[in-house]
Amino acid sequence: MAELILHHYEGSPFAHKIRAILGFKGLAWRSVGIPMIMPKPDLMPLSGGYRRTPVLQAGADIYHDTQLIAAELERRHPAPTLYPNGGEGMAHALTFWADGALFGTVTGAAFAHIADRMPPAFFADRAAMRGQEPAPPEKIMAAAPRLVAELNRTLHLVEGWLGDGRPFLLGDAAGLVDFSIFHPFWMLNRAGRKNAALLEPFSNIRGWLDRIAAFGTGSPTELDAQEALDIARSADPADPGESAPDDAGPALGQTVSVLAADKVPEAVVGEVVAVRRNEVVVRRADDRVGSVHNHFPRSGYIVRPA
Ligand SMILES: N[C@@H](CCC(=O)N[C@@H](CS)C(=O)NCC(=O)O)C(=O)O
Repeated sequence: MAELILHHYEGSPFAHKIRAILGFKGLAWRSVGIPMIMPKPDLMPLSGGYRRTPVLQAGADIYHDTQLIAAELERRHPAPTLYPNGGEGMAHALTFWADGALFGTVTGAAFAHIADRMPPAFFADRAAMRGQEPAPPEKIMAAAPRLVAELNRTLHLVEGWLGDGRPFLLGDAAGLVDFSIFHPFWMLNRAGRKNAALLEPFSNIRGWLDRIAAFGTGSPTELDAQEALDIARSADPADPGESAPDDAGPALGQTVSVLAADKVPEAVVGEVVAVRRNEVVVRRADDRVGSVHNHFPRSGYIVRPA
C-alpha cells in the first residue's frame, strides 16, 4: 500500500487534527513541510490549485479537506475506529460545528491577543485568500473583550460536557469528535501565555487535552517536496471505486471545477472519475506529477461544469 504523505506545516491546527488521528491509529507517515502562506509551488502540481493545509497524498491520489482525509484514514485503517459506539453521524455533525463556529471563535480570540506579534504577511495572505483587505492589528486587538467572552461561553460548554468524568467526549473511547474539537484548543494553548491562560480555569478540558496529546502523532519521517512529486509521478492513481451518482451531482466523465463553498478562490478543474454521496474524485494531469486523482468531500464544496 502506498505510503501516507502529509503536506502540512507545524503550526496548522487543521493539520494537527490529522497528525493526532495518525497518532491515535498508530500509523507511520511521511512529512512534507509546506509554506504557511502562498506561494506553495511544490504543492500546486499535486493539488491543482487547492492551497489549504493539510493535504494527504498516497501515491498519485491526493485527498483534500480534513473531513475527507479523516474518512479516508478510517477506510484504510479501520482500527481503532474514529466512530466509537456507532457515532459516525454524530462525529461528522459535531465536526461541522468544530471546524466552523468553534474554530472561528477560538482563532478570533487568539489572534486578538497576538495580532501585533504576527507577521503582517500572514494577515495579508489570509485576507487575499478571502478576497478582502487585511484588517490593521489594532482593529483585530480592539475586539478582544467581546471575542474572549464568546470563547469563554464555548469553554464552559465543553467543560460541562466532560463534567460527569468521562475521559473522552462521547464516553470511554476517543474518536473523531475529540480530534475535531481538540485542534482549535491545541492552537490556543500554544499561541502565547495570554491565550494559554484562558484554558487554566477549565480542569476537565485540560485533562482531556492531555489524554488526546498522549496518543502522539504516529511515526513521521521527513520527505523532500520533490520526492513527493516524484512518488506521484511514478505511481498510477488507484482504482477510484464504485460510483453512486445522484441528480444533484456531476456525471462521470464530465469536466468540473471544485470550489470550497467558503469562497476561497482555489477551484480545481478535472474530469470526474468517481462520485459518491460525500466524495467526488477528479483526474487531472500536470507536467511535474503526471496523472493524479484529487479527492474532495462534497459537503462544503461546490462542483460545477467547468
Ligand atoms: N475545511 C478545511 C480547512 C483547512 C484550513 O482552513 N486550514 C488552514 C490552516 S490551519 C489553511 O488552509 N490556511 C491557509 C493555508 O494554509 O494556506 C479542512 O478541514 O481541511
